[in-house]
Amino acid sequence: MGEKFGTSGPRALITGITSQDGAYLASLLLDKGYRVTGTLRPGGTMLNRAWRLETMGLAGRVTTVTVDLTDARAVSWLLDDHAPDEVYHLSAHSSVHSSFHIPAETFASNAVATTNLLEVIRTRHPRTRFYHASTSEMFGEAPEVPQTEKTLFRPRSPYAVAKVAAHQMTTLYRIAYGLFCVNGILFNHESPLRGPEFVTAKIVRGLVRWQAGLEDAPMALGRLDARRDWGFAGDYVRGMWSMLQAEGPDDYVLASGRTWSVRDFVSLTANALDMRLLWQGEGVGEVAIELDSGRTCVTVDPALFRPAEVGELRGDSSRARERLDWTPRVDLPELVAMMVAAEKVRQGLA
Ligand code: F7E
Repeated sequence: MGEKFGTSGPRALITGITSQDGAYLASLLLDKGYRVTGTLRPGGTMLNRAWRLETMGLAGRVTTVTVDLTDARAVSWLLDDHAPDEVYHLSAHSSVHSSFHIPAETFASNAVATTNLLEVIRTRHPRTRFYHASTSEMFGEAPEVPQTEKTLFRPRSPYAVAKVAAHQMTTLYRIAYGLFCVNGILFNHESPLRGPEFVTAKIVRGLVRWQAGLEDAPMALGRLDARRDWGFAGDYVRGMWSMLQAEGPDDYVLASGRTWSVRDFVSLTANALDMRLLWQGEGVGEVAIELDSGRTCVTVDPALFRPAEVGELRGDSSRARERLDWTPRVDLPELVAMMVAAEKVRQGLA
């Protein structure tokens, strides 16, 4: 990497290219003939960061640059060097749970970095189109269900507060300066590339390993009643691209429109593994027992509860469906099956 590939085609810059969405988006854009550059944050080694690009067969097909996006001058050099037609700003501190432990760092990564990019676009690259990765988490304790582009934000985590700031800054640059800046308000989206700090990948990994006898202890989870609108990341990156191809800039919700609880996600994963589960007890005493062995495979640990929890989020993506012709193709049971199959390969079980 570090070398530029291809000499024609539009230029895209993806911040956070080694993330789940970065890898899926890079793959989509390369297929469409883009020249793709991606940023990595300083620190860490390529060894532990490049696995998603390698899994997607992208290593060597994209240019990567290490840059601190909270440094305004570095952002200016980045855009001058790569002169992108489109910027997909995906880089962020993305774990809601850990944002409670590092609120200031989260704010810098999510809000300050976005402002730096917008300001360089305004002053030096006003024709560049800008996508900001907004999130359903901004709705927090939402006043209405389902949530649309017009729903009020009531953020309930440092992550969400920082994303609201970045979202509104993006909107402001569109209104104040007439720039092509869009916010994609994406509801939870998962894939075999999801990191185990998120509940879906944790459940899939935990149950695959438990069934294979690789875990002695049951898997501890937090709130089993939390409900989310889960979709497939590969579907959602198509929506990101469509937002930047639209005639004019706007904000769009991408969501499946259906919610499932964390408990449901465990049950779907068990189904995909042909495990029969029995849920017993309530609250912190709730457990899932595997019927064939009689052993407890899931427990609840209050240490995993968040200081403020978002109970249910469900999106209405009518605007994206009508104006961008966007529809998700993979439903949750299919997604779970895909994640289980990939995890079995990762664990050397298939
Ligand atoms: O939690 C509950 C947890 O960490 C989902 C990020 O991509 O989507 C993601 O944020 C739910 C929450 O995702 C565990 O309390 C129960 O209610 O997978 P998660 P998230 O917080 O919804 C949004 C749209 C983003 O923008 C974010 O960047 O599951 N939960 N037990 C648990 N969550 C975790 N992580 N671990 C547990 O053991």
